[in-house]
Amino acid sequence: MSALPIITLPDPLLRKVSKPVETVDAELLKLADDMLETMYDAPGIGLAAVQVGVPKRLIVLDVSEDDDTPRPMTLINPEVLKIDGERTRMHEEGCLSIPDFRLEIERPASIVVGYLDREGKPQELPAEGLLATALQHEIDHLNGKLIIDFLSRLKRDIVVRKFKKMAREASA
Ligand code: K1U
Ligand code: ZN
Repeated sequence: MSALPIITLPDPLLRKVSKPVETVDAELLKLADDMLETMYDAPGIGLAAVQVGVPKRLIVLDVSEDDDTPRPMTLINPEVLKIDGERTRMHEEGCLSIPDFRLEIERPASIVVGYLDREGKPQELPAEGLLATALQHEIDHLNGKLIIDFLSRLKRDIVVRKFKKMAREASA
């Protein structure tokens, strides 16, 4: 397994809608394993393939709180099948593609996600708490949506301008 570079704002690839995975093969599973290593290295609790420059509908997560018992998850072509519209949950979210930025976001507290597992079999995952939040964050990435989209236009533009300036300075 090898850790991959994570793309950051304002890379335009982060705004692309990722393509469905057609075939679950060894190459895709190697990408998932490299993404898990990248996520653990960062460290983070989730990662979408587009964040390592591959716009495919593939995400990895590990929301286990005990570092000694990792629970890596690989979800291929994940989609939200059900939302409990009644209950919401607040969480201060970070994003590995927007370093040093955090934002309190309210999302549905309870969802059911459909996906293909590493064997290409369809599965359903009921999720609550941090797992529900992280799944929604990662599925947003697959649709080109970022946590700054929960800000007003004005505040979002300020953040984007800051990251554009940092990118200019880094390449000068
Ligand atoms: O997709 C990403 O950018 C990764 C992101 C996922 C996420 C974080 C918080 C709420 C929802 C989704 C991260 O993992 S940011 C880093 C982070 O939250 C964290 C890092 C170390 C320990 C615990 C959390
Ligand atoms: Zn993110």
